[in-house]
Amino acid sequence: MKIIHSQTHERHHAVAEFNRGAMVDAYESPDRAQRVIATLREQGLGPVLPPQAFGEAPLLRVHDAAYVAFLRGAYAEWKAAGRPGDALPMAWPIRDLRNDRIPDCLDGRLGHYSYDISTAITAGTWDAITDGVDIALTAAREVLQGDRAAFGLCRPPGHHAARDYYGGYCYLNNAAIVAQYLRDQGAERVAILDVDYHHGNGTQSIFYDRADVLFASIHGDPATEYPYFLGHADERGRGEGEGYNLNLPLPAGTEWAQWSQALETACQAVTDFAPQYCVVSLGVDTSEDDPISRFRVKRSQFPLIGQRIAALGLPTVLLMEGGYATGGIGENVAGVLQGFESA
Ligand code: SP5
Ligand code: ZN
Repeated sequence: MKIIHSQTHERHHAVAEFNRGAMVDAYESPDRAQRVIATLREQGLGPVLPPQAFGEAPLLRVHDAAYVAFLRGAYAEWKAAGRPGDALPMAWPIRDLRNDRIPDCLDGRLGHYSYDISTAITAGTWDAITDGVDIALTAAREVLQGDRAAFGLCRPPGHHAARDYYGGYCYLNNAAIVAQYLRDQGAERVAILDVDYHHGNGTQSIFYDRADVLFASIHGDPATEYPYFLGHADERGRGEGEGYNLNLPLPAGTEWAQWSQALETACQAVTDFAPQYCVVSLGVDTSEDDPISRFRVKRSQFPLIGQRIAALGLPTVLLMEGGYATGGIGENVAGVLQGFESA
């Protein structure tokens, strides 16, 4: 299958990440995508193609224009204020604090447009995230033009980003932008299957009121796992969207036997929805080796994920999300793609 990638992602490189009371090396590093592309090339997957330019219109179908403008300028504002390092927020408008007034000052706007402290805006973030959107849309275009599947090797990931806020290492929601693009190109129904370890709260939020995009996610139970505040099983959609959101939270420690049952449930929901396209938020942080996650999927089991997704029989756009065990990230992604191609 075609793999869409470029090196622009390397410009997004957080100096450090705040984790458990300390600044540590950022888990979401350029090394991740470098290792994935190296392994895909070694294994003869591909061809590897560069992204085409789609401009900002497709991303503005999903994201708020003022939010996008903020992302574009935030790092320059941070530097103009004489700050060291990367731009990080430090205060948030929870509960009865106001969301309807956007603060004038940078710290206020950083808090208004984010929900965690682990997601740094760096010098190259804007270049990387807009290139990532082009990568995702180029993969979608290949599938629209008749390919059975394509893989967008996006970095940073996207599924935690909502219409007007970032977090979880995500800024622009590549999977949501692709789903909306497929709709705008004429598809009536699009399914998003999210197999990243973490709940895709941003994707859920974007489509929560809609019946034309099904969101199905398998993830660590938010009672104990990031992002903590969304992803429970009782979130089934709202209004017209009721019944078109499926969360399958699983406890820390979950192994293949139980995880693959959830995959079966999610895939059955996709089939029942009868979409024209499937978008896969492909995180491999379900790996037993992942340093920040707690499922126990083994390297030999990733091809089975690809096989089951292929068995949906749908034109499929696979997009890179999380995965932080850099030693195995390439093999695990390659495994999913090989499994898909073999089915
Ligand atoms: C796309 C994606 O996978 N985002 C994940 C974001 C997780 N962010 C913070 C996780 C904090 C977990 N802390 C556990 C540290 C174990 N050493
Ligand atoms: Zn994740």
